[in-house]
Amino acid sequence: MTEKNMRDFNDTGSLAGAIDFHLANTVGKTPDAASTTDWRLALSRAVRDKLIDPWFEATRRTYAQDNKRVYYLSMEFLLGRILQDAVNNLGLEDAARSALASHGVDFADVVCDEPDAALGNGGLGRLAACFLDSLSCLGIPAYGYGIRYAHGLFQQSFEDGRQVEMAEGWLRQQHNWEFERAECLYDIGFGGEVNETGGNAIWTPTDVVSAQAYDTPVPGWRAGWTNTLRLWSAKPKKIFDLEPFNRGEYMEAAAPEVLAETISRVLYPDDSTEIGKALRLKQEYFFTAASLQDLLRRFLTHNGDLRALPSKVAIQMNDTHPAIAGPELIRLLIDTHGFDFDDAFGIAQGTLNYTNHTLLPEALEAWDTRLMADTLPRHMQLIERIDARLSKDAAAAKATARIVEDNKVNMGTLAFACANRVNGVSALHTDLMKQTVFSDLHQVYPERILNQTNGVTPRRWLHGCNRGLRDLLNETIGTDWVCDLEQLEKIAPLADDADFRARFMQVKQDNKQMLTSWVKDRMGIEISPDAMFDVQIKRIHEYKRQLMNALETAALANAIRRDPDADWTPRVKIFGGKAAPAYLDAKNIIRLINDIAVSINSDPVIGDRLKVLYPPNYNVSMAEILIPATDLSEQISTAGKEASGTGNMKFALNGAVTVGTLDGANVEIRDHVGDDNIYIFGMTAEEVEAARAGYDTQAYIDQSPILKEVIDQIREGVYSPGEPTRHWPVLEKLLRDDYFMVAADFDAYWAAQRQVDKGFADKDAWARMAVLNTAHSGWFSSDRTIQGYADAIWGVASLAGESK
Ligand code: D6G
Repeated sequence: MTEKNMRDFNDTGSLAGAIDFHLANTVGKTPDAASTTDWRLALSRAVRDKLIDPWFEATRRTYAQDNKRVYYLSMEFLLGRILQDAVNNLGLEDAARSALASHGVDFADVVCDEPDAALGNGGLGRLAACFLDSLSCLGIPAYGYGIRYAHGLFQQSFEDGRQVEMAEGWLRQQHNWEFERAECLYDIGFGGEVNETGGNAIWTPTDVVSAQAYDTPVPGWRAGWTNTLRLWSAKPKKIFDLEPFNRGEYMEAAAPEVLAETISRVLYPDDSTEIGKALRLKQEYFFTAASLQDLLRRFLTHNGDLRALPSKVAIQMNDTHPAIAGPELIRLLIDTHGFDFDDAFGIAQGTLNYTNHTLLPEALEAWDTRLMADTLPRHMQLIERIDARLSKDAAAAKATARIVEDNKVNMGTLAFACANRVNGVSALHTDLMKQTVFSDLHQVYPERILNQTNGVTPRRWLHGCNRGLRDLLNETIGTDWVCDLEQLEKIAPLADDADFRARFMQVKQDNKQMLTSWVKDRMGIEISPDAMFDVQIKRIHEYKRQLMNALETAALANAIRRDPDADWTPRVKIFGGKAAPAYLDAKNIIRLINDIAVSINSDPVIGDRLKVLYPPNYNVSMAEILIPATDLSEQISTAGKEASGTGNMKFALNGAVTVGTLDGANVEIRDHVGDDNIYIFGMTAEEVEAARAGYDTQAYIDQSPILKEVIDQIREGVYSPGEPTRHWPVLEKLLRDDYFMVAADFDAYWAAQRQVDKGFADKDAWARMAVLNTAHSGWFSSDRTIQGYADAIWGVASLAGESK
C-alpha cells in the first residue's frame, strides 16, 4: 500500500466526504431524506473505493511476477456481512463512526442493516470465507471461484415450534460490493452427444448457457493485499424469444431466460445429507467449467505451453462439489488443446487438489451413471478412462478402488484419482480417511493424503466481533496478534494475574449483558447475565447430537424441580441452527427443543436456574453476537463423525470453555488448551465403532434413570400436552436406530455437565480456564492453515512483501 493510501485510510475527513459524495451521486439522496439503508449504501461505496488502488496493485503485481496462483473452487462462500469486515480490515471504524455520527446516524445500526451474504450452509462455506480472508492477509495471489446464487440459504422461522423456511433474497437490495463483468462470459454446455471424427471426440451439447462473472475484492489486513472472489451467474445465451412474445405467449417467450437462470438461482440447502438432483450436478459443472475456462484463459495470456500449468496454477477443490474439474480439465486439454489422454491427465493431476470434508456415507456424492452420461456425455467417457487408469494402479497395489461402481460415479474417488494432494481437515479426520473411506486409495497412492487442520480468521472472529477482548489484547500485548495469532500465548502467564483475569471476565460479562438485551429485544425473554451461557450453534444434524443436549436440558429441569433449593449453577442454554428442509428427523428435533424450552421457561419453580433459548434464523451475524458472550461451548458430536468443526475454534478463541467429545478438531483443541481447561467426555472414535455390534438403545436407557425419566416424559407428552404423540417420531427413531449413540454417551455427558456446573461456580478457576483458552487458541488461525496449504499442497509464496 502506498503512503498516500495509508493517509487516506486514516483521514476521517476524506471518508466523510466520500460518504456524502456517494449518498448524493450513487444513492441519489440528501442527508435529511436518507434511510439507514441509504447510509449503508453510501458508506459501502465509500469504503469500496478505498479497496480499488490496492486491488489493482495486487493484480498488477501478480501479473508482473507471474508466480504460481491459487484457485479455490467452492460451491459455497458463507461470507456474512461484508461492510463491518471491510471497515475493520481497512482500519476505518473510527472514521466511519464519526462521519456517520456527524449526521446523527449510528454506525452499528448501519452495519446491522446489511443482509448476510449467505451463500453457504455451514462450516464448509464459512471455512471458504475464512480462507479467502487469510489468502489476502498472507498476500498469496488467489481467486475464489463460486456461484452467485440469487437466493442464499433459506430464512428460518418457527411456527408453533416447527421450522418454517422462506426464500432468502439478499440481491433484492443493491449489492454494491461487486463489479459486474459483462464481458467475462463463457459458454457452458449440457447434454447432447459425442461424435468421433478422425480420432477426435466432438461434443455437441443440446443446451448452452452463459456463465457471467461478478467480482468482489477481498481485502487483507489494512489492504496490504487484495484478492478477488469471482462468482458466476447463469444467463441465457439467447435473451428472449421475440416470436412467441409477438404472438402474446409471454411465458414461452421468457422460458429460455428462466431455464438458464435457474442454474444459479438457489443454494441447495443440504448439509451433510444426501442429495442427487440433476440441477445440483448442473450447478457443479456450471461453476467448475466457467472457472477452468477463465483460469486457462488467464494462464495463456502469459504462457504458451500448457505443460507448465502445474508450475503456475494450483486448484483446490473444496469437497467433491467441483470434482468434475478433473474430467473437465482433461477434456479441455484433449479436445481443445490437442493433448493425448496421458499427458492431459498428468497436467490435470499436477494442478488439482482435493479437500475431503466428511466421511459420512450419506454425504459422499455419487451420481447415477445415467444422469452423468445424459448431462455430460463427454465427461462420462473420460471418467471411464480415468477409472480404467485407476484400476490398473489399484491392481498393482493389490487394491480394489473404482470410480464407477453399481451404476454410480463416486465423486470422492474421482476427486482423489485426479488430485496431486488430498487433505483431511483435522488430524483425527485425516487418520480416519486413511483407515476407512479412502483406505484402498491410500494403499494405491500412499503419499497423497495429508492433513491441514481447519482454522478461522481472527479478523472477523475476534477483532471484528469482540471489541472488548480486542481492546484488552491490544492494550496488553500490542496489535501484532491480528495477523500472528500465536502471539496470544503472551497472555497465558496472565491467567495467574488476578487483575488481568478480572478485566478478561469483565469483557465477557459486558458481552453477556449485550446478548441479554438482544434476547430481550428479539425474543421478549428475560435472562440473567450472571448465569452460565451454554451455547450449541451449528446445523441441526443427528450426528451433532443437539438431541443429547435437549435431553440433558430436560433432565436438568427435572432435577431442579425435584430440589429447587439446592445449590444450582444457573444456566442459559442457547440453541441455534437450521435443518435441511427435507431432513425430517432433524426438524423433529428442532420442534422438541422448542417445546422443551416452552415447558422450562414457563415454570416458576425453575425460574432463573435454567432458561432455554432457540433464536430463529441462526446465521453468521448471529454467531458474531453469541460467540463472544458464551461461557460454555457445546461440541458433542459422536466421535469420528465431525470432520473438524470450526465453531469450536471460534468459541475457544473468545474465551469459552468447551464441553466436548474427542471428535474432529476438539482433539487438537484439547492438545493446545490442555486437559485441565476443557471438559472431555464420552466414547472415542474407536469405542464408537466397537460399540456398534449388538448396540441396544433400550439397554442404555434402562441403565440410566435420568435419561429414562425424560424419555418417558416425551412418550407421555409432557412437552406437548395438547398433542401427546407429537414427539413420538423422535423416540421411535432413537429406539430403532440410535446410530449416533445418544443413549450410550448420555450418562457421560450428564456427568461432564455436572463437573461444568462445579467449575463455573468457582469463578476464579473458571476465569483462569477462559483466559487460557484464548491464550492457547493461536494455532487455530486460518492463517496457519493457509500457510500449511501454501507450503505442503500448492507450493506458492506470498507476494505481499515483494518489491514492485
Ligand atoms: C479482478 C481484479 C481486477 C482485474 C480483473 C480481471 O476483477 O483488477 O482487472 O479481475 O483480471 P483477469 O481475470 O483478466 O486476470
